[in-house]
Amino acid sequence: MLKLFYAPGSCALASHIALEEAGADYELALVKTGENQQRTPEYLAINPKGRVPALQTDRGILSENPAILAYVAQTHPQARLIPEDAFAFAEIQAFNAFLCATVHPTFAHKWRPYRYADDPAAHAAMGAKVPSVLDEHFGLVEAQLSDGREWLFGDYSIADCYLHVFARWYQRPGLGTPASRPLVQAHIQRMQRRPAVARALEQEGAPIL
Ligand SMILES: N[C@@H](CCC(=O)N[C@@H](CS)C(=O)NCC(=O)O)C(=O)O
Repeated sequence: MLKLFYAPGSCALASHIALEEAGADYELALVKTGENQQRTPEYLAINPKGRVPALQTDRGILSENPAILAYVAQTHPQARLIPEDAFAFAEIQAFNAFLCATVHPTFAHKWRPYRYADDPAAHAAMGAKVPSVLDEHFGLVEAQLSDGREWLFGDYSIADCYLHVFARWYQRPGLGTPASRPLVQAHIQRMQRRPAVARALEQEGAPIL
């Protein structure tokens, strides 16, 4: 059986949603990041990067949301979370790489600036820049949703699962002007109406926005 190591409110929600959408046979394992459990020897043996999510499979452990999302989609083809066409799948992978490598670290510049500099003045300067950078990122997402489509790439996909994490984080105070991205807001509402998403949110004790 699959086992997802997660922390409530974290980016592991993307993989959690995908597992629910896929109807996967899996269990959740809570990692209390508030107590730094991700740095314990036991968890570092699971994911030496000391991060969630990690997915335990019968072939070994996977980390990194984009890899987990693609794996869940490919091993549960009946859920149709990715297209069969190679180019269409690559477009989704490009979007997920953007979320993982660009959007996620922008939030980290606000919440974990000590990763990037030691000087408190540099922390403040990085934090001050985050809202405008996030508005720029979400401007690109808004454009992706702008032709009246419900989901990022036409059909619902793992890109929608992953976007939901950062779209939710973007709503927190002081992180830009999310009201200026109404299509992103509508995407949040559409996601929350999906039964699989509602189940994942409830299991994590996450609020409905
Ligand atoms: N690139 C990784 C990022 C994982 C990550 O940074 N997870 C955060 C939660 S959102 C974490 O475990 N933070 C704990 C820490 O940094 O100590 C992914 O997408 O899976």
